[in-house]
Amino acid sequence: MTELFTEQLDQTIQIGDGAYFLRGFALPVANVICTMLMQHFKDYPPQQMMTPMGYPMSVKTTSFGKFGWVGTPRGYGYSEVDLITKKAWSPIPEAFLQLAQGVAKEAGYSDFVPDTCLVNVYAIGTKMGLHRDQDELDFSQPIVSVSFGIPATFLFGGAKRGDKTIKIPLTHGDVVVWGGKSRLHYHAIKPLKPNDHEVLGPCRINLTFRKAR
Ligand code: MD6
Ligand code: FE
Repeated sequence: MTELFTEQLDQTIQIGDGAYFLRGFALPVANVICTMLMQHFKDYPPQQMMTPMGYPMSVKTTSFGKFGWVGTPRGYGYSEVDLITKKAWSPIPEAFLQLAQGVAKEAGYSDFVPDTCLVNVYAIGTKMGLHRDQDELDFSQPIVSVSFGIPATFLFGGAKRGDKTIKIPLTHGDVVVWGGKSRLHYHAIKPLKPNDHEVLGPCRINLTFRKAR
């Protein structure tokens, strides 16, 4: 019985063509990473990016790496500096890189070299509308997505906006890897329900590692 349970925890579940859900994969390094995130938020405060329609996004965003993802009324893209502090982003910490590359390898993407780590901070009630990640240059590179804090429901759809979605519950330490034929599939995060996490409080943090350029 014990063995079966361990196997289930370690499972890599395929959720699409080239897309995998690795439950709890980041748990062993969660405390180290969350501590480093708290320091990063002091140096590069998460900010509400703008949609091309001119509305602020509900989540707050910051980045590590050579590039950081930004949203402005002129569109979405990558910037080498934080738009508020005007500072170059700090490099992706080694512990983060090791996690992202370990995950990618597990999913068969053995030469993943991310140059950006986007950090999204979700308060209760915030969400991420249905979208595709299409601001990067090389769609042969996957995206590694790591969740910390309170649970959220991830919706994973298809190549078209109207395709049906599946629901994946994401909790502290869960990882999704995303590439191959589903690299450009639509996805979303439903509004966060009230909750409280023992380390992060009433908050969810999502890291997405990407090769932007
Ligand atoms: C989130 N994630 O989990 C939002 N994008 O907060 C994403 O938008 C996402 O998890 C591309 C690949 C994986 C993701
Ligand atoms: Fe996305």
